[in-house]
Amino acid sequence: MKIFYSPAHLEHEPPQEFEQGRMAPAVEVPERVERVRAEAERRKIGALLPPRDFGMEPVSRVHDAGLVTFLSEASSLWRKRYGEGAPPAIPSAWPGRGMKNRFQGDVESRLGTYAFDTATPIVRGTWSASLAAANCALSAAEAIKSGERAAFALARPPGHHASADVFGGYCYLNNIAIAAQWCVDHGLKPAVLDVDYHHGNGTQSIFYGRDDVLFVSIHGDPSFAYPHFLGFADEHGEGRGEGANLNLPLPMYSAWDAYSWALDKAAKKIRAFGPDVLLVSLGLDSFEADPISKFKLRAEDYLRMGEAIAGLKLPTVFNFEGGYNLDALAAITVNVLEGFESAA
Ligand code: OKP
Ligand code: ZN
Repeated sequence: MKIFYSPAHLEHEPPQEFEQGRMAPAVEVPERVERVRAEAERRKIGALLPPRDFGMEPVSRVHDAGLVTFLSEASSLWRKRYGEGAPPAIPSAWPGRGMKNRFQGDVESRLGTYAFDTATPIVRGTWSASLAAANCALSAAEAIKSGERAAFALARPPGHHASADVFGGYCYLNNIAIAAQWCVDHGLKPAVLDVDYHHGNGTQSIFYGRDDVLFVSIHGDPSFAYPHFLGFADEHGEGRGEGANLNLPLPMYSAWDAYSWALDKAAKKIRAFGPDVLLVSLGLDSFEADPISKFKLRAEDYLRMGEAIAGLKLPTVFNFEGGYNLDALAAITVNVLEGFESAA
């Protein structure tokens, strides 16, 4: 399958994030994508191609103009205020209940307006990397539209936590939502399957009121897992979108037996929706030795995951999301792609 890759991600390298009450080394690092790239080349998954530049139009079909403008200028505003050598921009105050969110103001107030956590720092290269990641997802969708059976957007930062007007969870622009909207705008009916360990709250909220995009997610139950405030089993969609959202939260320490049961449920929902393209938010943090997650999938399970996805018999975009065990990440990512190809 075609693999879309841009070196722009290398310039998005926040050294730390604020979590568990302290500055901690970042886990969403450039080496993630570089390791997967090397392994995909070694196991001959497909040719590496640069993304096409789709411009701002497909981004603005999904995201609010205020968020987009802020992301594009946040780093320079931050450095103007705190100096060229300042650490990455991280919010320190939010418009809590009873306060006024004016959606404007200085860089501190706009950080609080548009960010929902402290895990998602903005550095000089964040904006261009985010745009390149969106272009990789769009290029993969375009490859499908041109008749490819599958394509892989190998990019970072990830996207599934970013909603129309809020960024967070290492995500700035929602790459898979931008690709799904592009599919709709080009006459295709997309289903999104999110297998990242964390619920894809951004993707869900973008399509929650709509019946033209299905969102299905398998993830750690938000009663204990990030993002904590969305991803519960009773979220089915609203209005026209009623029934076009399915959350399959799983308990702590879930292994392949529970996971494959959920995959089966997901597959039934997707089949019933009758999509003509499948977009997979491919997070690999369900792995047993992932440093920030609580599932127990083993390396060989990812071959089965790829086979199960291929069983849907749909043109498929794989969009890279989370996965933080640097020693295993490349092997398990390529296991999914190889499992898919072997069964496709
Ligand atoms: C992004 B993606 C856990 C802290 C979680 C943010 C996690 C973002 C995950 N102790 N911090 O879905 O992999
Ligand atoms: Zn994740």
